[in-house]
Formats: sequence, structure tokens, C-alpha cells
Amino acid sequence: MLKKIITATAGVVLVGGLAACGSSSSDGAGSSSGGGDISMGFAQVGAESGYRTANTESIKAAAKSAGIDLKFSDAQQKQENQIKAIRSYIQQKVDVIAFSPVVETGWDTVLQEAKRAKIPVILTDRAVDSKDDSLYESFLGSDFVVEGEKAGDWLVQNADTSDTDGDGTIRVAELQGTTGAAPAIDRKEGFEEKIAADDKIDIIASQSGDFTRDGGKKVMESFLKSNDNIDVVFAHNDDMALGAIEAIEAAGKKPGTDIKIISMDGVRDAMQALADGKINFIVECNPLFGDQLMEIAKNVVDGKKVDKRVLVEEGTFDQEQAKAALPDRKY
Ligand code: GYE
Repeated sequence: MLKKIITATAGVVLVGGLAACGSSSSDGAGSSSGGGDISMGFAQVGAESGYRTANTESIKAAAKSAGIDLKFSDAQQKQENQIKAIRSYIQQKVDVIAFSPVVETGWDTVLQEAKRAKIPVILTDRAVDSKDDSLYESFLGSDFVVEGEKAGDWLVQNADTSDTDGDGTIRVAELQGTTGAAPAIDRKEGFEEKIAADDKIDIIASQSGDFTRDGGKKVMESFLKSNDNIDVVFAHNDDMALGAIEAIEAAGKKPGTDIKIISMDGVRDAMQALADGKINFIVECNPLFGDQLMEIAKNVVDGKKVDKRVLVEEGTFDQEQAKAALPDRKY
């Protein structure tokens, strides 16, 4: 895929997790804040997860402290809403547009409209799958393939204890993120690549829970009805993992023990569940890059050269590490 080639060849800059932190305050969706010289239209994915809430707060707080006039919209996980929001930002002649594309494909037309209007675009968090990388100035966000690989590596390294029924096969139920979204596609890819190293590990069920707690719970309930030998849940985010925990407990099983759980993001509720032994491993995905986004936006508007790809730095947590990290957890 093109975006991966870009990742490998263009100047990649790593943003330290804490350096990218914003404080938490919020102005409410659809609002305009700040009042500085630069105006930014931001088309957010939605409010589907703890990651997203923290990301929105970080962006709003960072705009305020950078003196950037932020126009913010929430697309409720619908691409058509994001496209509408971007078109309205073009009409309003904002100085810069930033957005986190809900899915990877289908952006060329609206991005060409922005280009024709000479409004620079910055991608945040999620990538687009487009052949034309001149349609955006920079992409600031995590490497989701690497995140999937970290999850897969953990399972391969912990294969023995993850065969919870001891029958020689590790049956994995996968809760995928939003269908067509970069993090869902890439996390699956990275995970599958790593578990291929161990024949005993099998994905026996895989379905989208749309990155929501409710989605994770419902899909897990149906997985549990049709499979009585699931050893491991691989959830593409914490909210779905927390929903799966509810379903597993309702089915009379012990999450973290009878069924191991691997999750992604590292939001506080899930870190607590990890510390409590209900989740086994979390791969961090850091949403606190608001300050970094505002810095890139200012440079873009000033006509300065910016890096095409800016990575967010992140780690992983096991149960002991979660206990140590919880008191200072920012999201
Ligand atoms: O992992 C999930 C959210 O795009 C990285 O979106 C983001 C993902 C995150 O809904 O919780």
C-alpha cells in the first residue's frame, strides 16, 4: 500500500508521548474557539472511544493555547459527514484543514477540492489510501502495523499460558475496529504476520465491533454462543475489550484467566482492568498530539516545509507495568 511506502522513505519524525500532551478541557462539538490569526477546520471521526475523547480534548486545548481559531465537527463515524464538514471548511476559507479519516479510501475528490482552493490539509491519527500524496501536507499519527505486531509478539511469547484449556490449540477471537479504517486494517495485518510464527495459534472468529464498548460486547456475546473454546480475545481497542469483559463475565467465565485479553490504546479504564487482572496486555496508542498538530499547522500556514510523516511514540503494558503507570495516566 502506498502509505506504507511513504512511511518507509519520507523523513519520519518521532514525537515523544509526553511532549505531545495537551491538558484536558473541552469546548463542545460544533463550536469555534480561540480567536487567533490562523483558523483550522477539524473534522473528527466521532466520539466512539476513550481514545477519541482524549484526542478531541487534546486538540481543543492545544488550539486554545496556540491561539488558533478551531472549527470542530464530529462525524459520528460516518464518512459522508466528514466530507460535508471538509466542504464547509473549504467554503469558510479556513487557513488549514485537519482530519482523522474514518476509513482509508474515497477521499481524493474532496481533497482535490481543498487543493484547488489552496487550503492545506493535515491528516491526523488515521491515514488515507490515495495514490496522490500531494493531497496532504503531513500525516501525524501512530504506526498501526507496528501496534498489531507488538500484540502478536506478546501472544507468541506467551503462547503456553494462553492455551487456557490446555488442548494444544490457542483459539483467538478477534474484535476488529471499524471496517475499512486504517487502524483496523493495519492492526490485523501486523498481528497476523507475527502469529504466523506459531502453528498452534488460530484466529477462529473475527468481526467488527466498530471500536465501541457496546459493539465489543455484542460481538463477544455472539462469539461465546458459537464457540465454547475461545482462549484469547484480540481487541483492536480498549472500549471493545471492556465490552468483551462484560460479555465474558455474563457467560460465567473469568476474563484474563479463562480467556486472555489483548487490547490497544491504554485508556485509564482499561489500564485499571489490566491492573486488576482482567486484561493481560495492552499496546499503547497515544491520542495526545494536539500541541504537535498545532505546531505543524502553524508551519504549514507559514509556508515552511514540514515532515510528510510524523510518528507518535508509544509503549506496551503488562499487568505489573499498568499498576505502576496508572497514577500518572493522562487519558
Ligand atoms: O485505537 C480507537 C479509536 O484511530 C487510533 O480509533 C485510532 C483508533 C483507536 O476509536 O480507540
